[in-house]
Amino acid sequence: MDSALHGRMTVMPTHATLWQNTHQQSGPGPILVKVGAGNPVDIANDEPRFDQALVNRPFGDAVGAVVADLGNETVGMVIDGQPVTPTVTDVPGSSDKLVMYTPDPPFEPKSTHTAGLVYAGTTNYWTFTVSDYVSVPQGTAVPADKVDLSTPGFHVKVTQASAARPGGNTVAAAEAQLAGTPENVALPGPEPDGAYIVPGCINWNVTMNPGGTPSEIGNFQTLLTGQKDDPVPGIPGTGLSGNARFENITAEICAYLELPAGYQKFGVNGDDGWKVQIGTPGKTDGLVLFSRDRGAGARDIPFAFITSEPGLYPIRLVWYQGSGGGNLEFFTYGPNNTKILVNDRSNPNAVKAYARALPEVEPSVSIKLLANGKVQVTFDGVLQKSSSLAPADWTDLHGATSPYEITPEGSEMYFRARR
Ligand SMILES: [Ca+2]
Ligand SMILES: [Ca+2]
Repeated sequence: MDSALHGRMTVMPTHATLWQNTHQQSGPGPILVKVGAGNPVDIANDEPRFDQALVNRPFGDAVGAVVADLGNETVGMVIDGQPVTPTVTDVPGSSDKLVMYTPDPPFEPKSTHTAGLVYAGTTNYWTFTVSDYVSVPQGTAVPADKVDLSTPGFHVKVTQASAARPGGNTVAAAEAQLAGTPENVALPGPEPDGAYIVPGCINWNVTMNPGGTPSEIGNFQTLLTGQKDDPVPGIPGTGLSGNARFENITAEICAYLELPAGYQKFGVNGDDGWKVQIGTPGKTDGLVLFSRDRGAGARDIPFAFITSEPGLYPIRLVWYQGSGGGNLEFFTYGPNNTKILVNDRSNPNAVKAYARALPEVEPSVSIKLLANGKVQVTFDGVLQKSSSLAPADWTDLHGATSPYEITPEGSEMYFRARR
């Protein structure tokens, strides 16, 4: 069967005669149905005009198509020559069916596959290459007791230059600007480090800033989702006039994102470019999840990564705006690849963001002799014990929780705590 399938790929039929495979998945978004006559045979899920090599690749967690006029007939599916079992569901508002297969584990990054739909006595093929993605190492998530769960949102540092940054619209130039070159004129926020806490979502648009002519943009705007574009904090900076008020901006947006284990589907719609990585404020060397040097208008660019365990992941998004329009939306692809702003607390499917870690607690120890002859050790940090100080043999007391009780042994016993 395998060789027969591949043999037929060279005469790949684009349509069956009886039923029509109206839309083969070729992009990362929802599998769409185009209604009406004159539709192109190959309909992409994202704007095909823009950099198809980068953007127009499906996520690796699902592959499918929309089939018209299926009625009560059956449809089969093959992936790389092997029969698989798809789910078949109704497409709302039409008589079409969504035929979807969910590979487990997801397809490998940048891997190329051939999918086939079997119906009407024929098999209809298409090939696709999965988008690139990375796996985040185990242990990257921060324990919940280290994160300030009472402060939802993002820790945002904004910098603005009075003239174009050297290096232009690149991530490297944006990092240099965050580090102080060229000089920052943006208005500092109320946090001790000059940052702002943005408690809601990132749905920025420089036309909403003071002096701008509001013109909403992107997936999330008042008329589309009821989510009004927000101004960029701290903009315009001091001493600026004209277009310079809304230009030469770089922002560092950090949060701890509450993620499950698995295949994480994110997207940014922005103008001009951005980088997303594992990181905290000022930490520039963490694993890069997506990076793009870009001087261009608002576009969706999806990216994905794998988490091996649920947890709170420190995420650092660096966004830069050169000249002209400037916007930023930070979202995930939820059920059926619906776009959802990160930290939209009105949406149960939104990924929650927390703006900061809890302050580090200094390690401490106090020791008390109890009436029953035991010793009670109250501590913060990781408790360590030694039977001598000359020489010391400090060892962690794994699993010890405060207050910790122990029966004295030997002639000496010492305790201390470390971070
Ligand atoms: Ca928007
Ligand atoms: Ca721009």
